[in-house]
Amino acid sequence: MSDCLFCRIVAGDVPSSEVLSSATTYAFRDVNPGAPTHVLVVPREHIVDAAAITSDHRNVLTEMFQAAQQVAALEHLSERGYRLVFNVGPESGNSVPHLHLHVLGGRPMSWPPG
Ligand code: DGP
Repeated sequence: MSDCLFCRIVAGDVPSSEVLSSATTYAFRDVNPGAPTHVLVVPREHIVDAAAITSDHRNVLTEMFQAAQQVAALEHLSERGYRLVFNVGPESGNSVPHLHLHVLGGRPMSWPPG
C-alpha cells in the first residue's frame, strides 16, 4: 500500500535502520526507542493489526516470532529477557496501521506497563 508508512519502509522508499530481513519479514530500529533495544518486526505484506489476524496468517506470524527470536539473539537479549508487544486500537497507543511486533529489551521493565 503506497500510503502505508511501514509498506514504504519495507519497499525501501523510506529509510530505516535494518536489523534483519527475510522474504516474509523485515526488522528495523524504532525511530523513538522506548528501551536500549527497540526493534519493530513487520510482515512484508500489508496486514492492518493483530485484530485482523486469521488462520490464513499462521505462516507469517510464525516467521514474525522467529524473526523476533533472531533479533533477541543478535541484540544479546535471549538470556536476560525481553518484551514482545502488539498494540491494537487507539487506547493501546497504536499509531501505524501495519502489523508490527515491538521487541524491547536491554533494561529491567515494570509490569503492568504504564
Ligand atoms: P505503535 O505505537 O504500536 O503503532 O508503534 C509504532 C512505532 O513506530 C512507534 O514506536 C514509533 C515507530 N515509528 C513511527 N514512524 C517511524 C518511522 O518513520 N521509522 C521508524 N523506524 N519507526 C517509526
